[in-house]
Amino acid sequence: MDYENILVEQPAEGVGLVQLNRPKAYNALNGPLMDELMTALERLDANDAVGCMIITGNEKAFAAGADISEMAQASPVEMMNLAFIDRWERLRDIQKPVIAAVSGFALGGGCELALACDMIVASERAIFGQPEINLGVIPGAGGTQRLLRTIGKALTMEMVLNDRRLSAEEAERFGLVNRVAPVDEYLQVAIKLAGEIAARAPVAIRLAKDAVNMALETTLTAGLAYERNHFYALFATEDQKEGMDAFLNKRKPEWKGH
Ligand code: DAK
Repeated sequence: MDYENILVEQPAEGVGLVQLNRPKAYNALNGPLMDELMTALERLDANDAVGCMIITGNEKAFAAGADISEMAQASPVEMMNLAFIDRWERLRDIQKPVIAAVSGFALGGGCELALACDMIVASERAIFGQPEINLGVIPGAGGTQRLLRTIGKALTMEMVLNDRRLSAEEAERFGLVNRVAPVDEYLQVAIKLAGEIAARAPVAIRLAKDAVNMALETTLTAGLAYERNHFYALFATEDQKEGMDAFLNKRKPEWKGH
């Protein structure tokens, strides 16, 4: 498939990188871009040579939100249209870890896209915000829900009700991002992190991601049972035998991915 709105590459062993590429529109997330992004992520998810993915933009913008020109005249039914919602929901089915490497604006759907990833590496120039209130609407792709679960109610209310924006330093302090790096280094930091994760036991990585995400969905008792079942299931993998044997014999494990 030829992509028109994204660039896809493998910058390091085990790492799949998708760059949003509508720079003139601050990477506004229109339908074709979202379709391409989800298709690319699904392909990388199915590619055995990839263990971890990165979504990035450019120095000025990760993404300034969903494309306002696509939504401005829409009816409620058009907004509820399955294709519009589905594009965003497809990210939740990606099994391998996804890191957002964010510089510049991460606004509205751009902030929500980063929040829907598993980790965020930010450049010092990153700005996170949910400015939908300025358009007469509210976040529609998880902003009110994922932000609250990440940075708490007080700050979420301020961001959603009053367009409070977070600098990279604030985002790190409030637990929204994993790392902050200078603008000419943040992508390399993300690639290094992704490479380290990609080098780990693949099945355990997928189940670990799934178990952590379940904590956002369920009660502690149900979550603990879910985690335990994943833990037991891993004893059916050769990688569990390999990992524990390698530890006991003081050698480096060689993961097989099964
Ligand atoms: N959509 C369309 N075009 C955009 C855009 C956007 N979100 N953001 C920027 N652009 C375009 C501008 O129209 C302009 O295009 P030209 O006029 O050059 O053709 C170009 O990018 C440069 O923008 P500016 O001239 O405004 O540049 P500035 O440096 O002055 O300002 C800015 C940069 C990022 C602060 C500003 O452009 C801005 O405030 N942008 C809008 C930010 C925003 O309101 N974002 C929230 C959009 S609503 C859902 C899924 C997703 C969503 C909802 C539901 N479901 C699954 C149900 C998401 C909703 C949203 O994200």
